[in-house]
Amino acid sequence: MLLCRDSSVLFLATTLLAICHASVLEFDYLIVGAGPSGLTLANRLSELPNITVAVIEAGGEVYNNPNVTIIEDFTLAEGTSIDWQYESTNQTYAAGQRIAYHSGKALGGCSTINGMTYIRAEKAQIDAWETIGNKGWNWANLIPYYKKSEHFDAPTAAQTRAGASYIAVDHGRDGPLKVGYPYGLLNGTLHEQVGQAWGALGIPHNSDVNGGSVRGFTVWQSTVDREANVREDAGRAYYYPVQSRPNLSVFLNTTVNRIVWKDGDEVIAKGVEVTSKNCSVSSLNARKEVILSAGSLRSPALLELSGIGNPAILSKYGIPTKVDLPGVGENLQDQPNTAIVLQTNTTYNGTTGYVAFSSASDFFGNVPNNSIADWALQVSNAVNNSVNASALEYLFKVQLGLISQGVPDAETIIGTTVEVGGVPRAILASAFWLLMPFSRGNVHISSPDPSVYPQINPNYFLIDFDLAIQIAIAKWARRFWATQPVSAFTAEISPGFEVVPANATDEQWGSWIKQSYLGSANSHPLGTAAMMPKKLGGVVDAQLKVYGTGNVRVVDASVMPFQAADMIKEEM
Ligand SMILES: Cc1cc2nc3c(=O)[nH]c(=O)nc-3n(C[C@H](O)[C@H](O)[C@H](O)COP(=O)(O)OP(=O)(O)OC[C@H]3O[C@@H](n4cnc5c(N)ncnc54)[C@H](O)[C@@H]3O)c2cc1C
Ligand SMILES: *[C@@H]1O[C@H](CO)[C@@H](O)[C@H](O)[C@H]1NC(C)=O
Ligand SMILES: *[C@@H]1O[C@H](CO)[C@@H](O)[C@H](O)[C@H]1NC(C)=O
Ligand SMILES: *[C@@H]1O[C@H](CO)[C@@H](O)[C@H](O)[C@H]1NC(C)=O
Ligand SMILES: *[C@@H]1O[C@H](CO)[C@@H](O)[C@H](O)[C@H]1NC(C)=O
Ligand SMILES: *[C@@H]1O[C@H](CO)[C@@H](O)[C@H](O)[C@H]1NC(C)=O
Ligand SMILES: *[C@@H]1O[C@H](CO)[C@@H](O)[C@H](O)[C@H]1NC(C)=O
Ligand SMILES: *[C@@H]1O[C@H](CO)[C@@H](O)[C@H](O)[C@H]1NC(C)=O
Ligand SMILES: *[C@@H]1O[C@H](CO)[C@@H](O)[C@H](O)[C@H]1NC(C)=O
Ligand SMILES: *[C@@H]1O[C@H](CO)[C@@H](O)[C@H](O)[C@H]1NC(C)=O
Ligand SMILES: *[C@@H]1O[C@H](CO)[C@@H](O)[C@H](O)[C@H]1NC(C)=O
Ligand SMILES: *[C@@H]1O[C@H](CO)[C@@H](O)[C@H](O)[C@H]1NC(C)=O
Ligand SMILES: CC(=O)N[C@H]1CO[C@H](CO)[C@@H](O)[C@@H]1O
Repeated sequence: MLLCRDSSVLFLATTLLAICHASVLEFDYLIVGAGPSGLTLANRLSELPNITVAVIEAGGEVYNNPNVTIIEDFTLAEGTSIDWQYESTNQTYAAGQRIAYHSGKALGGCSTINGMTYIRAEKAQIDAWETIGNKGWNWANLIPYYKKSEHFDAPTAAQTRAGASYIAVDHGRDGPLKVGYPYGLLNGTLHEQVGQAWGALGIPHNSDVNGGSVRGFTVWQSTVDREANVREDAGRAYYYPVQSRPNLSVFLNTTVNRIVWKDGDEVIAKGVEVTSKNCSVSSLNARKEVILSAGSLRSPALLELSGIGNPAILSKYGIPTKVDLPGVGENLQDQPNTAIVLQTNTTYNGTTGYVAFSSASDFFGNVPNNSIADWALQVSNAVNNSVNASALEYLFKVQLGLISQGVPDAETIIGTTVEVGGVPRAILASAFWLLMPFSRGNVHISSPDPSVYPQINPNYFLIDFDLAIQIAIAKWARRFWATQPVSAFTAEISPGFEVVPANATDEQWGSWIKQSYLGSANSHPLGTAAMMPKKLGGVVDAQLKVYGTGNVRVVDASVMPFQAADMIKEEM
């Protein structure tokens, strides 16, 4: 059974008929969600000769959707049918506002709508995963998987003149995921001017941020297929090249409602219950495992709908508890995103991808190290003690250690507003965010009905220190634009000096940030099915298996899919 993109009608006629009316279909592995994680896993697992894999995806195909393929404007698909269009709850600590949460609903998941930046974490951040109790999850072990997945296209001479740079040893050439610079990269000298201004502020040029050391200014690498001039989404990288494998099936327009359990005392998944667009509820069976790859906002919701989570929450919706696991849906962390917009006297027609990563010591005074016990209590109280304060205090200590040792805590990107097919505008903008918030929120179901969206609460600025950092980054961004040579040809139009005066107090900055950042979330949610020891509030172990279950894993945003795929293979 295969889905060929040129014969989806045929696929529908055979497969959907089968789901709805024939006997229940059975596969070795059921993967819920066709985002980057689900498709990577499906690709690797279906390499095995004696394994059958089915991927179940709520959205459809977007192979020829220009809102996806056009590189120059990644926001085109926002608000269309391939965006789930979530919204946060009222943000108690951020002026009460709600924010839009974009999330991809398509074969390819969020990689069909994301910003295409290809930037790995800092070495010390990956190593911290092991520090907190996940044996084997460290930079040295993961870097081969990064390279194995990558097909890096070295920049051309013209792209190098436009600011592209790389260090060959940090990249793979033979993997399925195309990475590089688009031909639409802006020519001219803007990258030099931006780099010089950052240099004047003490931020050096970084030739390649993908080697484990992120601080500096760089022109970022992107997930693009340069020769085809299209976005390289996860479908193009991991699914279409292997779609003819007889043992790989994809069910599109099909939403998983919950895991179906086997009878008996052990918690073993039998399969999943699904709703497909065309017919009523039905199910698929798993001979081996059910793997949730529905993303940070839905995988925890699926666990709750299946009886795995905090009993106090499950009982509210009449869901019997199969596994008492209060960490499910907790630890949600996201980054607030603020922007400064400038008028220039030049028009720019091209993508930029100019990013500067700064450490706290670059833009902030001393990082306080005597408050983490208070922060832990505040977070614990805010989430009804679903995560205990001593666990949080330990995690915060590790995180503060990263910040104190100079792991960048601020990302500032600079973009031109490019009008696709239209007239380019004389506008530059910098968007910026703190990278490691201490505020933690959660995502939980709000109904026993799986079609009702979960409640998403990132608790922006619950911890004062996060606001203090975001304020410092905002001032840093304004200082950047006041630095030669960029100061010579730009004038701030938003927020503008009437709204945030040159001598603004931190209070004024903070109030502007709380009011203004909420156009949209940064859409980088993670941590909601955390790979950590159970006593720290973890949901999955270092093999990504959900605590208390025999054959259910979560493999998405917070974990490395290649490593995961190999782990599952090793266990077979
Ligand atoms: C607007 C935006 C910009 C971003 N920019 C960048 C960037 O520039 N660089 C970067 O590295 N990252 C970026 N990200 C983040 C990155 O895209 C995500 O981290 C990544 O896609 C997460 O992959 P995932 O597989 O965990 O989940 P997802 O990509 O969310 O995939 C989950 C899939 O599961 C499906 N699904 C959900 N629930 C169900 C269900 N019940 N039944 C069936 N299917 C279901 C969804 O439709 C989706 O296709 C961005 C994200 C967004 C939203
Ligand atoms: C696949 O084959 C391997 C050995 O080649 C075996 O260990 C494994 O159990 C098989 N898996 C299935 C699902 O048959
Ligand atoms: C999925 O739904 C979309 C939108 O309704 C439709 O265009 C597409 O043909 C469907 N695909 C499949 C395989 O059902
Ligand atoms: C692309 O996005 C626009 C809005 O930005 C929308 O009107 C259009 O329907 C979308 N196209 C597809 C194929 O989804
Ligand atoms: C959220 O805020 C809006 C106003 O911004 C208000 O109307 C609404 O009642 C609030 N919702 C909750 C659940 O507090
Ligand atoms: C930049 O210059 C190169 C080579 O001169 C050209 O191919 C490319 O189209 C130019 N890019 C833009 C965005 O104009
Ligand atoms: C089934 O789905 C396809 C594609 O989404 C659509 O064209 C068709 O009309 C649907 N059929 C029914 C009976 O809803
Ligand atoms: C901007 O670039 C696009 C392609 O990159 C091109 O089609 C368009 O003509 C350019 N516009 C101007 C005004 O140069
Ligand atoms: C806390 O910070 C102060 C000053 O910044 C420093 O002197 C002290 O050594 C730090 N303590 C710890 C435990 O890191
Ligand atoms: C908070 O937790 C307690 C104890 O587990 C529970 O009784 C209560 O319902 C929870 N409150 C909320 C709002 O979830
Ligand atoms: C445009 O920018 C240049 C510097 O690049 C500056 O010399 C010039 O005065 C600016 N012109 C206007 C009209 O702002
Ligand atoms: C900022 O400057 C304005 C105008 O000079 C003045 O009225 C105001 O008091 C100053 N604010 C602060 C916080 O110094
Ligand atoms: C059972 C089955 O169809 N196995 C195939 C799975 O896909 C791989 C890769 O194409 C083939 O080698 C197997 O024969």
